[in-house]
Amino acid sequence: MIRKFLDLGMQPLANQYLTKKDLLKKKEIFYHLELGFNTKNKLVSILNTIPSKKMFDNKYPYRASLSKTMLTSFEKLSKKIKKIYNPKNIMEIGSNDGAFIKNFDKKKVIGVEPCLNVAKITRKNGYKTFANYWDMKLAKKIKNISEMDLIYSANTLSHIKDLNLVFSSINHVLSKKGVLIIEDPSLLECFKKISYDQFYNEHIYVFSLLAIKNIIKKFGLEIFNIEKLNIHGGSLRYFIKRSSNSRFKVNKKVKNQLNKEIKFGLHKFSTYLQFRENVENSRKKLIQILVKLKKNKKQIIGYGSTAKACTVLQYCSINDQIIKYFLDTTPDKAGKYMPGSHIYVKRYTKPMINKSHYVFLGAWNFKNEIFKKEKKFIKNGGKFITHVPIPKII
Ligand code: JHZ
Repeated sequence: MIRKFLDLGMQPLANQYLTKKDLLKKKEIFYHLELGFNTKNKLVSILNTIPSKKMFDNKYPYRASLSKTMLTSFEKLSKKIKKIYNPKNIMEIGSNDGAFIKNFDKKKVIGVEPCLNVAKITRKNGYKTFANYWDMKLAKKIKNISEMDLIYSANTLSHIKDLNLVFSSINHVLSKKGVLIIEDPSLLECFKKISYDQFYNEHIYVFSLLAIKNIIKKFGLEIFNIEKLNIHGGSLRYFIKRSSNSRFKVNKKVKNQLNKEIKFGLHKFSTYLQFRENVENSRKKLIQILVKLKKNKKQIIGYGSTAKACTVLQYCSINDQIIKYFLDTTPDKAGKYMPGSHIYVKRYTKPMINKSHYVFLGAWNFKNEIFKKEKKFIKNGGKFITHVPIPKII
């Protein structure tokens, strides 16, 4: 049974940036963002989903390579994969602009990326890339080339509605001794940090270990190790094998994480109602801070026009009267308007912020990277505003 626990209101599609022409057409799509908890398999999902084709098209703006944090994390993992698993071949589901696959020999790795504009980047760099959605048809096609010893997917499986199709297709192509590594934002971290902005149309699910364990069981798959990452506000990296594969022992970190999730209460509905209360308080506090700054005639701008920020802006009714514009490094976002709030996005070039600005951190998950980059601004007394874990000026 799926029990609804939070209503984040009417929301636009988080990566559908608008041109001036689009604004005039007034044809933006909105959907009702409500969250539910499946009491049986413990999976948390959004209740109204958008067809993949409407979200992941040939104008998809997100580029993983724009963050040093992501590049370093992928490089570190790649070294580990080569050292520990030494796979003959590798496939990445959701290869985006190649931030991960570029660490491997072109002959050994295959990318899967449905957004053609992004897939073209890795193809141009010489990597075999299927510009298709991940499904059984594609899995069969790839198996005809070869079974895969290592399958990796970061921040992608949570974007695909039919998880049975996801894992049965992986099951089809994964070699007998193969390893599947997936990583996505962690529900436990999301709840602890009250980062309700992890929910938007693309994030159909925010996974817990509890849920993943339940879902993969029926495919004869088992989690044998887990890593906690600081990426994207706190993610979990799951190392998965076939239950029949005895090469890897189940690490005690798996049990420890499971215990932590249960101790926090991710298995029971009352925890979800508490999260709702926390989110409502977070909204009130953020609005209070912004309104006070505006009353004092402060200029507020945004930093990092994220999909996550879309949820916050819409849920808290923040528009360009409050945040004048956003700065962002993504070429395909610059010169356009954010979905829903219609706040203008300027291409970031240094130095674009000065001490007269209060800067709302849309990309709070890259706080360390951004603070390092903006040392001078901070030294000169510049202030950031964040809503995670509690709304405050820092
Ligand atoms: P970032 C996207 O979410 C969408 P978003 C997607 N659904 C998903 O799951 C995650 O990514 C992985 C900018 N930036 O990564 C670049 C700066 O301007 O938090 C990006 O637009 N300066 C696939 O959008 C944004 O911030 C900087 O110094 O929530 C970061 O977006 C840095 C570090 C980033 O993902």
